[in-house]
Amino acid sequence: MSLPVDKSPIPEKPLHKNEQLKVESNWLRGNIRRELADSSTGAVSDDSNQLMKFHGVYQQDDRDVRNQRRKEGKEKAFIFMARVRVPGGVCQPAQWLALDQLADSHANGTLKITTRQSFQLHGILKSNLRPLVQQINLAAHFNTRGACGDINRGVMCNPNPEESTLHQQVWPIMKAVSDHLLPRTRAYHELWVADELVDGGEPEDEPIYGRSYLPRKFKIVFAVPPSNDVDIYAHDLGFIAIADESGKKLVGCNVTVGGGLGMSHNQLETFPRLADVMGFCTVDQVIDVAEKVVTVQRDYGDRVDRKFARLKYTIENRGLSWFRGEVERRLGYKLQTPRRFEFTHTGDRYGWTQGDNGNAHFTLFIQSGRVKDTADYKLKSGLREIARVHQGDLRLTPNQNLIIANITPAERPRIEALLRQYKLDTANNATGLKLNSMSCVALPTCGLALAESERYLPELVRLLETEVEAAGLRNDAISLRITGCPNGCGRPSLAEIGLVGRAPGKYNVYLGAAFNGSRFNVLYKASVATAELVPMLGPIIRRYAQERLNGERFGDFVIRAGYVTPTFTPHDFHEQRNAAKGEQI
Ligand code: SRM
Ligand code: SF4
Repeated sequence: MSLPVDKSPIPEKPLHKNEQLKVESNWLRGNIRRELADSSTGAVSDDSNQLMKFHGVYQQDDRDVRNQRRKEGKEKAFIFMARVRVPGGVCQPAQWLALDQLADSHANGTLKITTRQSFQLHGILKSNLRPLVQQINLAAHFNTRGACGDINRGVMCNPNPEESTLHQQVWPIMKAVSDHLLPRTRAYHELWVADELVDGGEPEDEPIYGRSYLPRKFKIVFAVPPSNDVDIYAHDLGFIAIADESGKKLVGCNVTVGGGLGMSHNQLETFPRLADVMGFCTVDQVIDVAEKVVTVQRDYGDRVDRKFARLKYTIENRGLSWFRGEVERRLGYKLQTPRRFEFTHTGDRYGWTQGDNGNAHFTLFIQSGRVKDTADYKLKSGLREIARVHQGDLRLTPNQNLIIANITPAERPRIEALLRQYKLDTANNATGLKLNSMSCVALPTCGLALAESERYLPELVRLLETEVEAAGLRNDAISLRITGCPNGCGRPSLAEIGLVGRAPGKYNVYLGAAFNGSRFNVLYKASVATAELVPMLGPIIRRYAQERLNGERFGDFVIRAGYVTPTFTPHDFHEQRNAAKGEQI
């Protein structure tokens, strides 16, 4: 079904100014080096800010003091954020220790585990920026290359490669795709790592991206059923691992395309879109398929209006069969019919699990992924001590949590003692609602936030937990996700209860996503004040406790009980928003 408004690029319209910026940037160098060295201001120009995103760095400002500084006639309190690329979320203890230290010495003292299995460091002053990124490379042996910008971002993967034979086969393929789609420009090394300019050598080229890179960000994930922890339907490109009859040998992947969550409150043509399953490919075709999907989007994505430049709009406008045909034409072979698969959940398995290889793993709930010490919970210190002794590795989950992975039987008592000593063993002792909650960062660092998110989540969860406990639902998993704006960084559209910031203290409330991430939620009430949220949700939670069918999930119940009617296509979504326009969506 086509959308009422066709946003295909119209050749006569000028390309977005970022397109020229990319082409003229000398492979993403621009004026970054000169501006970083300029100590007369704590900021960089808009152009440099755009280009720095390709190197994993964002310019921000402390929004808590923005108004006050404006009144005082001062410039914004500029700070930077660096996003560390962590393919599949796997981090060695030594890498953790290096980042932990860099967060203290060069940033705001916290580590943020993101919804896409990477780390962010916040509150970096300009003078600390280059030294920090350099040390992320040299001391932590990570990098920030392509972590943001119009390019393929960090690739996500179900983070338990050791837990089954299948996981072990998927991880290297994910890593190969991630490496294959990295930018090739030497600018990153030159700007952030080398002590001296690295000029000369072979002429540079970006064989996959070309000089103008992609029209917009691009996101890839690998899912291993039955877990849909990576939220595959939210991503531009996804691979669903398919095993042979034994369940042990990976034979290939179903390929999904065209997912994405960002939308704007007042731009009714924007919408979240669930990815389609496009076909099946064998293991040795995965990299080729990924590359060809990326190049089709490179050539056909909208380079005029960035609001419509994601792959989801290319596919929605041109149709899935056209897209598949174009990918197959470039591949030179056809994709096979998708194989059967089943997803059961998107959340993490908390606490201890036993791996196939005899090692154990401990999954720890970390609220909003923020690793910091508070007066009564020394999370950062505890994890530092664990990283000092741990022989295995650490894994970031797509739900902002952490797995202390591959703990040998011999080392387990030591890890258990440290978990106890730092009270980390109590973190998972929470309601199913809290354990399935997520938020994006929002204020004070995110320049796009319309409302609080990470800072509001603890209070909201505390109040909702009272309702949940009173209803006898302590151990029932209900997914709750909140974001400070409709860009969707905490993937709120895929939560059974999704709250999306509308204005300070006001949220649109969405209900009814599927627990396994295969159906979006639907707008239930627009612009609800924080004081009204719990009184509004409490009765629905209680009714769910009383009237649910055997095994019925909260998201399914709210649909059966008539609170919301699910939307299936972007067209439905568009119609629904049009109908509710009067309600100030
Ligand atoms: Fe995001 C922009 C944070 C996952 C959709 N996102 C931003 C920025 C960089 C704000 C900006 O552009 O100035 C936020 C920085 C806030 C801060 O202070 O740190 C930001 N996004 C995040 C993170 C850190 C949220 C978190 O709390 O974990 C996640 C980092 C992921 C990573 O490690 O790479 C994050 N962002 C997502 C996701 C979820 C996902 O990909 O699984 C989405 C929705 C999926 C999608 O892309 O459709 C998402 N972020 C956006 C968008 C909307 C894109 C769109 O197509 O409309 C923006 C705004 C933009 O790109 O213009 C955005
Ligand atoms: Fe910022 Fe909006 Fe993303 Fe939250 S959802 S981090 S407020 S852009």
